[in-house]
Amino acid sequence: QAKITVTETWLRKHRHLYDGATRHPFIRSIRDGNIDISAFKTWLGQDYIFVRAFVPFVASVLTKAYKGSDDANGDVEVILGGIAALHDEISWFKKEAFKWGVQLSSIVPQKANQEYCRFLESLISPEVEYTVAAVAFWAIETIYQESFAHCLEDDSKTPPELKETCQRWGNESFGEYCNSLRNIVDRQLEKASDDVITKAEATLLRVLEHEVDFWNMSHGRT
Ligand code: HMH
Repeated sequence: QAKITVTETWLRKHRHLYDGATRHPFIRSIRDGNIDISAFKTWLGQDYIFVRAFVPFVASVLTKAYKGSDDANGDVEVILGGIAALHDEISWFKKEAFKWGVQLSSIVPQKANQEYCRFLESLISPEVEYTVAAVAFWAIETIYQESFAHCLEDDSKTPPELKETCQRWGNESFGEYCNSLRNIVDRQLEKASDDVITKAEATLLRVLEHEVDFWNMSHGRT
């Protein structure tokens, strides 16, 4: 029988907050087909700004993986794959924004987005351990994966024009990538000190809160 991993323990313990991030009213409204398109456009523009700030954060995780682990497990390559996917994602945002008539150059980051980006910047610091940063990275990617996969389930009524967006994060290979990140994180946590484990769990909670605030912002509920 497989051992219960640290991430498993955390997800059970924080199930309520986790579901709040992955089953948010914004996601439910996509899934139910009653999404307000102006909310979707807000999300699109704000997420483009977020993703631009996410790139240097992920690059810092890659640096920490290179320096901090012996990397017999290929962490660097998994993270590099993530960066490559982000390159593609930025092009997709530009294309999608054009399609919806969203002017990316004139988007002003809203408060929740600014705070989330500032949080990412704080994690870039070399003082933040690889394990802690990797937990944030895993959580950020996984919340989007689970949220958008939910909109693609058989009984969902996701509008056809939003399916491609949901596919972007909800597809199976993105799911496998998230699993690889989870394995990296669990392997790191297995050998981490109590202090680092405590910090990493707190970081997970902060990510969950930021994600909820981000959806709230898109939904116009702030
Ligand atoms: C706010 N969280 C947010 N935006 C994203 N694009 C992701 C996670 C996943 O990359």
